[in-house]
Amino acid sequence: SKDELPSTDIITLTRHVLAQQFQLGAQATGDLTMLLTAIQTTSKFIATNVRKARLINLVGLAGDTNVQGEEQKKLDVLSNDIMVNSLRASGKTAVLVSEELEDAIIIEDRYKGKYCVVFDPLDGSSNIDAGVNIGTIFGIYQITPDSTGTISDVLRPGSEMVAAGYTMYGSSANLVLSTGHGVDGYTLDAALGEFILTHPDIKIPPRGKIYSFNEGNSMYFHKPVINYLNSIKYPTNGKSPYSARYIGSMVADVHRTLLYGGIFGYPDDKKSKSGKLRLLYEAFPMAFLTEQAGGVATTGRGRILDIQPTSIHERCPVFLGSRDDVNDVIKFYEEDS
Ligand code: AHM
Ligand code: MG
Repeated sequence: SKDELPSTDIITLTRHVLAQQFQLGAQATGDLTMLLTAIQTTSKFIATNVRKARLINLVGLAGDTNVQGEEQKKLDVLSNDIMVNSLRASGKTAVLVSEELEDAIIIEDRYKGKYCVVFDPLDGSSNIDAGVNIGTIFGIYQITPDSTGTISDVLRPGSEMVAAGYTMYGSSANLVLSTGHGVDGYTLDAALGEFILTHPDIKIPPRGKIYSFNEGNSMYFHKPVINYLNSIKYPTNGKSPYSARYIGSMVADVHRTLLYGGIFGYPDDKKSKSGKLRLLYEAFPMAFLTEQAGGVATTGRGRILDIQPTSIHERCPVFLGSRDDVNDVIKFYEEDS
């Protein structure tokens, strides 16, 4: 029957982003589409290698030698290298910042383009050896009009990003992207080698029933966080307590939060004075996606996207997710001050 025929009108990521660019009219050059093509390629490469990891011994420490005497690269090193190579070769980038590299990369003139990409090539590395979901996180700035591409082009508030996203390597590879016009989710069709639009216009439910914190840090938590967590675990208004879900892979925890709602938090505490997550390539991209999906992303005391970074690897406290849930946390911070 007709139902069994494959669709001949599939919407790939490239097609969808191009359509958004067409809507922009004259301003659009197609450069961002080209850059996103490079990012998609790296995600496909990483997805393939995450799957093969166990078989070809990519798990474990970098510096190991395989039977052929070649050096084995750890998955996060491999992921970093493919991203740097591919982004440079795209000809669309000027500055790259990676969690894996201490210094920013300033792209040489012959490859220089107008975008800056900040990324964590393989986040959630503690989960790699157990085969649990991990992901790539990225944020994209455009260089300022009079700049040739310097570190100051990435030391800017997250609200100035032109796009942000992540790819989650799980039972399937899912790329979630915003170019500032809402959030769309794509699933890698391995046979086609294309990311297909499967989750158009993701909106976070205004309130959820799930909280996602590493409560093993409770003894270090500050008062507002402790009081907030108590309020959802021991509700006094006859409501049910929240469910706990914590994977320890930001991409997976945020992905679930975007789809199901609730709150993800990694606060600052008595031990980690600025929290754990990195501002530029973890907090900013996830805050950008959260707001674009109708949610809220805060440090507890201010909007994450408004932070002015002073160094590329700085950290910041993070609470993000459903509007009402995150606003509840903010109330506990207001009471505390
Ligand atoms: P990583 O960049 O070293 O992988 O650390 C970042 C990860 C996040 O994915 C996750 O949200 C967090 O660290 C989990 O930290 P913890 O193990 O302290 O709960
Ligand atoms: Mg990380």
